[in-house]
Amino acid sequence: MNSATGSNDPRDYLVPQGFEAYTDTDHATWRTLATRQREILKGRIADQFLEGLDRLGIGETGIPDFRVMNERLRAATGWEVVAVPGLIPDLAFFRLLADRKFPAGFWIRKPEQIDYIEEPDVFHDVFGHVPLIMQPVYADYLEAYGKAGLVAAEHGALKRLARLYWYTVEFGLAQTPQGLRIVGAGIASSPSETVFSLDSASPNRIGFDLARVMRTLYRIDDFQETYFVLDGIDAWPSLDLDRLIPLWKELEGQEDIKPGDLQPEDRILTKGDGSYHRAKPKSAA
Ligand code: HBI
Ligand code: FE
Repeated sequence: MNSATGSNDPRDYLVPQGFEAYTDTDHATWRTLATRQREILKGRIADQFLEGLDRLGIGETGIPDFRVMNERLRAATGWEVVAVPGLIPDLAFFRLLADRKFPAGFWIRKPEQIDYIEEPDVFHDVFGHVPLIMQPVYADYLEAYGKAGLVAAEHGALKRLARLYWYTVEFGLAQTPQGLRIVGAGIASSPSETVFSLDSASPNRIGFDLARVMRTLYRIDDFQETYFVLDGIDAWPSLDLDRLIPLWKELEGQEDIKPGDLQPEDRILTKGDGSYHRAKPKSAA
């Protein structure tokens, strides 16, 4: 069974990590990526992310063995990382998150792909996503996200949830006592977007608002035109369904918002000048 046959049962996608099959080149690729990223993230990434890397022993030695990493992860928040071949159908994905299982690609990019890959590999998924799952508040948010996704499927709200994931789990920023910090995995695993998301004058940076995010389109092929900022490192949105379901209903009558557009009620931290994206050919929003 596989996504071609449309299975939504996560068990149809789980594979062994194949830790013993990694080559020296694979581990060297991980070391290159992890060493470089830890350097660039200094002063830009939330402290809790670095704490998670250290507590999980995700370092510069090589690709982590999920069996070893999961012992620490389970002990901290009851989560575990499970290996999958790549992106899996939404419902299978939501079911795993609802069960405190994070699906991570088992393969790592080739040396010649060091700077950009289409699909998430083990570096994006484990280095980018897993450290924050050591934080109980975030661990609860991710489980609630999975449960909300399963219900969203019944309310025609899958794209709302995809946007929420994109603008928080993947590309979220947060206010912290030390200043604006990265919390999103898509940023945390990308050297260039780590710098762009905080330093560039091009993107908007707007205070997080659940309804606003669920109306906002996003780019999958380039830096974000707008970043949403959580009010604090623990300020992940509460996703109780008796609030979400009426909200989805309300949003049905409202226009989608283009990635770079501002709204009158936005809490604007930075109004971007859009210079980066203006200089690039238009792509699907
Ligand atoms: N599958 N393995 C994997 N990893 C993801 O991050 C992922 C996925 N399937 C769907 C998906 N993300 C997004 O569409 C979520 O918004 C559901
Ligand atoms: Fe991701």
